[in-house]
Amino acid sequence: LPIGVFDSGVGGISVLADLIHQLPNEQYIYFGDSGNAPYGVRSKEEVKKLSFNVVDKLLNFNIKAVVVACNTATSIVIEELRKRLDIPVIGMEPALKPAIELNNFGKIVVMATPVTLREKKFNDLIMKLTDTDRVVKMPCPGLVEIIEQQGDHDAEIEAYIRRIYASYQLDTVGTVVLGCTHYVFIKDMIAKVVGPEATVIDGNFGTARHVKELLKQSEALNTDGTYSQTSVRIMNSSKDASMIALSQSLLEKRLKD
Ligand code: DGN
Repeated sequence: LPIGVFDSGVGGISVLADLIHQLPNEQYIYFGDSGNAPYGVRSKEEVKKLSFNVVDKLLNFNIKAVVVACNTATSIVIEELRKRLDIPVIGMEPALKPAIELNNFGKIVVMATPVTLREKKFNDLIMKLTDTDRVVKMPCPGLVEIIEQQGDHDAEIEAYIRRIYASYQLDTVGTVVLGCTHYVFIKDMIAKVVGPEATVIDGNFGTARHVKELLKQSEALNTDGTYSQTSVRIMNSSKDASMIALSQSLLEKRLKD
């Protein structure tokens, strides 16, 4: 049976790449809801409705697990999804714990969508793990939209990151947490802007490892080599058919890294 993966757009493709790295003998169905992106600036009710719609589509494929490869959707729907479904449901979480364990100097900057940073789930996580003034919340509205565009937007993205960092006037950034799966694609650019002293981390590896553990526990991991090659099916709600091509090329790029 396949594993269902979804995001509000192409961001979750970065998670899919990590899943394929760690679980190559699986079938994947990816759904990018680019037709309704971005989720990150919508109301709670809207994100809920959209996420449930996507999950319903994935359930038609008889999936054995669902990966919510979107921090925004996770922070709003994960609990309810777990209650509703009887398959493992795995979500994203800004990698604050690994960031604290790195024990770097200075501030921990968490870049994510406004919804993720505002939601209770993330604020509870900060309270649980550290003192609030160590963590700088950096919502980046509009950044997902630039990443979702076709073509080369490197200059525009770099300008966005420079502008937002300048506006915070931080002089001691030790760690940057990428709390949005889209930002993983621009990790190198973020690292360049914040400088070589800072470590930039994301939660993708940890999420993929968690999926592996859960499937192992439920004995749903495909270990018998039935599929010698990973099978991936990518779907997207956008009217623009090129979103599939963009997703595929982003996936290939990540798999080569
Ligand atoms: N990729 C999503 C996330 O990880 O939060 C954000 C996409 C969006 O809709 N803003």
